[in-house]
Amino acid sequence: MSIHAKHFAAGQWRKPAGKTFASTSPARLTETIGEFPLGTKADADEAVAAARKAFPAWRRTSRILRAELFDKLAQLVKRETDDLATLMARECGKVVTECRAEVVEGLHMIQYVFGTGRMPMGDILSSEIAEKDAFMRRKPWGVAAVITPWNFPFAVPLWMLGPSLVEGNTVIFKPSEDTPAIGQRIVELFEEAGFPAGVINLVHGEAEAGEALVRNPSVNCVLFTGSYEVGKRIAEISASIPDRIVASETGSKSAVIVCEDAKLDLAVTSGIISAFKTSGQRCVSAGRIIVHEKLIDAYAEKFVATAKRLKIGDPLDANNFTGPVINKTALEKIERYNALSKEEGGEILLVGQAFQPDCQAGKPDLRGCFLSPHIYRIKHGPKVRCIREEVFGPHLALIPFKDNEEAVRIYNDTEYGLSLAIITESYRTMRYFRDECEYGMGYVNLPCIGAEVHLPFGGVKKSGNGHPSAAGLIEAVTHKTAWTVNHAEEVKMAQGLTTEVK
Ligand code: UN1
Repeated sequence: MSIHAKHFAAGQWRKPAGKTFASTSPARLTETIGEFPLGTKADADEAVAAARKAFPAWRRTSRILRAELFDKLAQLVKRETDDLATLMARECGKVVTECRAEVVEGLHMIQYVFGTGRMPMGDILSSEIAEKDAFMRRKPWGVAAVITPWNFPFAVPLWMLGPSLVEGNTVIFKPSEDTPAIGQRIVELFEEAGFPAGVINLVHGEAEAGEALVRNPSVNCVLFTGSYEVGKRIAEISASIPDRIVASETGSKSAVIVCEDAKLDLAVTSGIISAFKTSGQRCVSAGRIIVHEKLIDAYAEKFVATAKRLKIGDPLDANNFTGPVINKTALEKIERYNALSKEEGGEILLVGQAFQPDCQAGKPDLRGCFLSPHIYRIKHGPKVRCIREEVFGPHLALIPFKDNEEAVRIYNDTEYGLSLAIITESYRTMRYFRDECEYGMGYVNLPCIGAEVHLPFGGVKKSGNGHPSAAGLIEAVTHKTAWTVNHAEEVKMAQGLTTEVK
């Protein structure tokens, strides 16, 4: 069944007369998931106006009642988990087990947000004056635009929608043009959970709709996950808009560091999951595994042998490790980087190849964007692009190092700083990397993917602008106010300031 989607503004589903776009399955390019309206500036502005209008009543609603709507939403997501996972697998090509885990991650955000409803949401502070009570109280900014990527089309929107809404902001959600169907389902579930009209609004579309949201001065927060280039553009446009906060999580060239004392099997499992889960299309996916020179031969042999065995195929088949890449443009970009790795002197250990899995080979209606892992060994060096630029695909460099100081230098020598895994048995080594590397999420004896919602999610350098997502987003979607009350019968001032009026 193909979906005929609409925008959602002020509690009404609207189908504008203009152009539409199709969402197709990356596993079967002829399978259309649905037709979606291509949002225009007018659609974006209408949604912003609806959110602005709904804001005063929503911020005045009890925080606990706002939170309780998330409890209702959690019940709906539990009811729909399997259907959401299947739709996601069809639309973005991630294997259905992974999609299920993502729906659970989104559910965890909803449950977290519900739980915060009855938690303290400010601080009580001291005053120099005994009769003064001083508080830090949070206030919502107002209207938030939530612009999200295709690779986590359920959890990442909820990381942003959850904290924004529970804090009293209203939102406009623009899902990725590669995953509009799952975006549409999210908003339908919010509506069914009883969120009032105008509190959550939906605009489908591409750059025109996104740009119009960012340019609208009535939007106070832009919450974005996607490429560095788009994040930079959002920041530039936003710089001239007063009252504008941008929280962006952008590119990465994340890495696993395999130390001299690493347990080999653990290190291989960590590397494989970091590099090839989701076909390397997580923002936190490893593009580099930096391995101690004494281990690298044994590591490379085992790593390549394991990568060769990975089951890549139909995302609806739970037995597969990973599915296709998102679209032809992505496939071609990854292939260009695969070729570049050779041109730049990499020793190719496994050639990444576009292919059709057995079930679809020879059937033109089942052709998809499947690509096998590409692995090469290369020395770290200046200006080597393939080990510095984000590829967003199953493209992996194995890089040797001599000592931990060199490993830190190699790790830090990209413009990004998102995610890092250290494989070691030594707490001193772990601590050294923890303190010297530049990252937002650090893991020890784990893959460098696999965040959980109650932790902040974000990065440094070109990976983010210091406003992490998930639980950490509360800092971006609220501003802190100081609230001071005097209980004395006369005015009393801090710092010994005299109150004599003369
Ligand atoms: C992303 O790739 O944009 O840490 C988000 C992880 C996931 C989230 C990734 N929980 O791998």
